[in-house]
Amino acid sequence: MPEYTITYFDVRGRMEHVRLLLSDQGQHWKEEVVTFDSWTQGDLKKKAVFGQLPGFRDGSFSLYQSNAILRYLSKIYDLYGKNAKEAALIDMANDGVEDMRVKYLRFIYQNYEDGKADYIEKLPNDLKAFEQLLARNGGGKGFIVGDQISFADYNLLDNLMNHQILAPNCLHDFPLLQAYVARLSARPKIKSFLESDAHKNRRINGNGKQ
Ligand code: GDS
Repeated sequence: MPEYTITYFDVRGRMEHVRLLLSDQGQHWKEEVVTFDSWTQGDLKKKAVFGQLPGFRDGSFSLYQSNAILRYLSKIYDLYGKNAKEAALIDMANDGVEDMRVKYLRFIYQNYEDGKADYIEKLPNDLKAFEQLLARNGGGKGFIVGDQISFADYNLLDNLMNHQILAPNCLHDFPLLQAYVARLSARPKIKSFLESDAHKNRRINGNGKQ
């Protein structure tokens, strides 16, 4: 049995895609929750490779950078496509989600009140690319790449669900994305994770904005 540990603040933040992946793959993990006080007063920041969290351990193997953690687990659970071309397309989709996440975090942490209307207005520009990617993959009825789930799907699902909380109607003009969120979140293990208190009680972002 692998012994996985997530070390992070008490947020969904940059680790919810990993939690979705582990849940869907039937894995268990331990949460090592870091409080703001222990982060600012202790030596955890010094120990973190880039001075930031999340961190992840698989037994004695330790890793930082959320997308590296996602890719590590994808290699273990065969979530990185069937060949080099699929792997590259999965990387491309995941990098697209990462670009959106960076924009989202900048808005959430630095410009929430003043920037909200503008952020929501520009959102379709980013969502359109994912709707088109899905459409090009067999008509959009399955996954973002190929015919099996990949780590980019967990990341995209998390990203879309966060945006539905920010702007509940944001997927109305994107029927494939809307159906994709419904389809993936109905996968039995994802559904029970999403319904769990652990998930529901965890804030999306550290400053409480969403
Ligand atoms: N590339 C890394 C990864 O993917 O793992 C990014 C990791 C990261 O940003 N970690 C944050 C952290 O450790 C928590 S995620 N912060 C404490 C510190 O730096 O000492 N990050 C930019 C990004 O993710 O691209 C952010 O915007 C984070 N925001 C998101 S939370 C401040 C505030 O409330 O404004 N106290 C914290 C802001 C902050 O760290």
